[in-house]
Amino acid sequence: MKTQVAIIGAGPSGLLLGQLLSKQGIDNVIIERASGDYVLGRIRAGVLEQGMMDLLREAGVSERMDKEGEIHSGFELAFNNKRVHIDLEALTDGDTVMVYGQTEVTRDLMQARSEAGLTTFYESSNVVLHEVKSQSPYVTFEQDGKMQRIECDYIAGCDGFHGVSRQTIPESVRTEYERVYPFGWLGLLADTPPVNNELIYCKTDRGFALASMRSPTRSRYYLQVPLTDKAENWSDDDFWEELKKRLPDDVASQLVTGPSIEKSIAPLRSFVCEPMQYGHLFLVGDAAHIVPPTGAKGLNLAASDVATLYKVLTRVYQEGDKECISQYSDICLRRVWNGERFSWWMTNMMHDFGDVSVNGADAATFEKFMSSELNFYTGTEEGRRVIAMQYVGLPYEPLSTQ
Ligand code: RFL
Ligand code: PHB
Repeated sequence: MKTQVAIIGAGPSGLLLGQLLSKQGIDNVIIERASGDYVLGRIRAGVLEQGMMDLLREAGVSERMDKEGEIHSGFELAFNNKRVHIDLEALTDGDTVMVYGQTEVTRDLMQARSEAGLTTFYESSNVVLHEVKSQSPYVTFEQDGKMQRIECDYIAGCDGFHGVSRQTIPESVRTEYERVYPFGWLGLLADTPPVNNELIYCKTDRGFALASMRSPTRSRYYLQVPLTDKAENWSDDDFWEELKKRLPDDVASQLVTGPSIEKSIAPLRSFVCEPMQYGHLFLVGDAAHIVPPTGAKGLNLAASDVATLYKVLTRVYQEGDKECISQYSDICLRRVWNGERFSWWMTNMMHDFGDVSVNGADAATFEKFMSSELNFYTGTEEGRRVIAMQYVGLPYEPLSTQ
């Protein structure tokens, strides 16, 4: 089989890239390790920046998002039983974010792909990338017990943090930057009305909590937990009880509880692989970088990589300009590091690091620095604007069109 772009992974990065390339007449095939249902069963991101909303519109997959997604013009930071409103719209140029789950984005993209009759292999195993430095790379994999080979011009590695694409870049060429945090987030999804109409990020002596949502009838909550905890050892009652203790009192009294639909623990990590391009292979999204979820940046950074790559490949195919290939990594990494820094900063400021020393400071000293940071930034309009600007996302800087 032959295609122009072989895409590894049918998460949001792979599906969105495939959709945008197809709209430009660029042929692509997606190879995914899991089943479609498995991909849709993963509960992840919930907040889309303006740039990602616009990209989904450009891809022609925004109809349901525009109908069902909720525009949020602000969010709250709670600490010391105080609630500080970050008015995104007033503090920026009228920018807002949208609450529309990653699951729904993925479902819309899958549907568009199947309606367009584009090829996706699900449940493929032993996916291997070959000759990525050459003009004729190819991908092999096993499908229903048979070996398959797809010849292509380019490969997009959209296979997440645990995928194979990044490992294809020789270690001598790759530099990896990493910070692993000493706690995780326990997430719970429930068909209960959200406790507040905006997200609330809470810092408490018992650890961090986040009150989020998916719709007016579906809420999503998170608790900071030790990495040694197991989701199955947390009963729903234990979760709700702990959440009430971490929400501001007036909010906790409004909490509606109910049975969980999903409960899982995610570790927190900051990670970047440089460069993001090697020969005819491009890394996209979580395959190249991971952020802790505190700034809601993971999915949005993935979307901005996709925006850049689809512009690069469009230029390659429509204008024969191969020079721009070497710009992909630098363009993406500028934005990635901004997102990494913001997520790291928010994570440091909002979490309880227990007795772990951080950045060379003992735990008590680090906590004093972070409390002061939080008070300083939330206590002035300039500080709140710095938070707001970063939360709504910096402008996309995909390839310029000059
Ligand atoms: P994904 O979504 O991980 O998709 C990668 C796909 O590649 C497949 N795959 C392979 N396919 C073929 N061969 C192989 N060898 C393969 N290995 C893997 C996988 O099955 C999968 O389908 O990466 P992508 O597309 O780059 O999308 C990135 C986003 O998923 C990610 O950034 C966000 O979900 C991160 N994230 C969050 N981001 C936010 O912006 N806001 C959030 O609130 C938020 N919450 C989260 C999150 C990530 C979580 N993880 C990673 C556990 C909550 C969680 C729990
Ligand atoms: C979510 O709703 O899953 C969510 C929202 C904001 C975050 C992280 C997760 O920062």
